[in-house]
Amino acid sequence: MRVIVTVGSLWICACALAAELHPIVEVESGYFFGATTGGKWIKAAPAGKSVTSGTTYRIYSLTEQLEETKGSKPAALEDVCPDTLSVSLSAKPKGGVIAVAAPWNALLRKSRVADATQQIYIDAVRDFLKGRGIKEPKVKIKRALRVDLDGDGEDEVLLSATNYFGAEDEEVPSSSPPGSYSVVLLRRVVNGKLKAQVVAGEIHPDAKHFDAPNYYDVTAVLDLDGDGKLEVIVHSG
Ligand SMILES: [Ca+2]
Ligand SMILES: [Ca+2]
Repeated sequence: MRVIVTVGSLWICACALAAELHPIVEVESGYFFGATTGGKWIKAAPAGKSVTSGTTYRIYSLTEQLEETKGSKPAALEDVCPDTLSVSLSAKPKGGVIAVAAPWNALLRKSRVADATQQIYIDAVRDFLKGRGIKEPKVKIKRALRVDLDGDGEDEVLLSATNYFGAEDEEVPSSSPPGSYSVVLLRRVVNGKLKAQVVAGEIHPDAKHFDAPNYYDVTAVLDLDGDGKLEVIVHSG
């Protein structure tokens, strides 16, 4: 499973460019992730040179394929960050999160929202946090998604859990309180046992001052490279 985080990059390959590129763009910000070609991943900088203006993208929400739209050539937003490339999309349908220019259906299998208050999920998050040094975790699961990531017929579960001990709609604080965290966990069967592993996130057993902690959540679950397995796209900020 490959994790894509919208801030920073986890691209593993800056391979030589082949003919057909399948660029990936975050709809809201226009952030250009990079592209895939023949199942390989190309970083934004080399991929951006080959993506042309007028490329047709399919737009996806977490659970739906929305309309198609055209995109501009990826360009640097100089005033923000010269290393970050951005694509201007001609339409941004409501709920759209990721745009992919590819002939395959990236929403191969849909995620289903599960009841996040289930004890098995709470226990899974608690055990995970204890294992990462939080002695008495205060578990707060924002969302549980069931989806078969690898296509073996068995559902995996993605748990988004965040607790910075603020009010429900409060922004993430500037300093991390002790025992705070924001994580996306993947719960799946490994060697016959259910295990929770971290997809992305941060855990703060001890207080940290002005460390600017982040919030992590799943924005989309899509097959971005066309190999039949779903990638998890995590937004952090
Ligand atoms: Ca599976
Ligand atoms: Ca894939």
